[in-house]
Amino acid sequence: MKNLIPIIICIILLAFISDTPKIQQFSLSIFAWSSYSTDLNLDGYNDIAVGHKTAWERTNQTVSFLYGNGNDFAPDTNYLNFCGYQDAIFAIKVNNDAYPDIICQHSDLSGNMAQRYIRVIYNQSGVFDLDSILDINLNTSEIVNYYTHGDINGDGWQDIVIASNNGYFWGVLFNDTQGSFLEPEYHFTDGYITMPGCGDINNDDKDEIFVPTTGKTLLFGYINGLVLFDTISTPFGIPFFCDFDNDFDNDIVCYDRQYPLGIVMHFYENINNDSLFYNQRRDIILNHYGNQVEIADLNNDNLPDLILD
Ligand SMILES: [Ca+2]
Ligand SMILES: [Ca+2]
Ligand SMILES: [Ca+2]
Ligand SMILES: [Ca+2]
Repeated sequence: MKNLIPIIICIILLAFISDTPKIQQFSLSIFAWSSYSTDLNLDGYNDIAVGHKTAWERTNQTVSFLYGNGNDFAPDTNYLNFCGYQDAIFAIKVNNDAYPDIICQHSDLSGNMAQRYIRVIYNQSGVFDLDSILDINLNTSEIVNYYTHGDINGDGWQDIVIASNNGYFWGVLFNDTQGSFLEPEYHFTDGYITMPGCGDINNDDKDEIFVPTTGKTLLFGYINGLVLFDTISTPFGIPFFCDFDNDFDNDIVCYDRQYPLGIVMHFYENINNDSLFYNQRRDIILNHYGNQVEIADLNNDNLPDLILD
């Protein structure tokens, strides 16, 4: 059920715009694991890319598509199949055409050691196929659980941030501005890593990287290279960047799971683009473990709302 939720959410969001709220549900192929909504074919209507879990030599769908027409979504009969667990599929512009390209994962288990890759599936004027891909070798056999994106070095191109929970490392694949990415240098931590987040906190047009690890969160920024800006030892977790106090700077809403409380939301207020203020009394305890939390402005009042499943 977890994996149908983002699909339903995307369609509720669109429905608010039309003033006729409705929920549409679609049956997806097996092991749907993540989704991302943007206008893939640049026809003015948002579409949805779905990432599935595909084990080695399995033939199930790995990346599938639903195309929107403003009123409805039509599941596309074309899909891509390759080995990879798509925990967090997304689309960003990788090369210099206007079309967003898909970022996902690929694993090659044909040898003695698993080879892990970030796979770029180039958008060919709204068409995706395996003849136009790029695999960036992650040079590890560890499972890379998390990947997200931000413009870390402020050159206008989105970079990819990856992290391995069990491998205790994270790294950045910088866009080389030529339609490809550089292989990552890894930074090792002394604890398990959960989902990193990227957002511009100090208003320098470069996204900082928050790396939550066991017991502390590392805050990295970019000054001629990645620099440790701060270590946060107060409760953190999976971060979202939004202006929750409506003062035109990015604040952080994050959450972790605390037994026996369930999901606990933490709020870090951005003070003058210089420091993050955390007040534990603002924590919200949801008494629910849930699968997934999302932040989005559901009712178009410029204030972020919380979606929980
Ligand atoms: Ca479209
Ligand atoms: Ca960049
Ligand atoms: Ca910044
Ligand atoms: Ca703010």
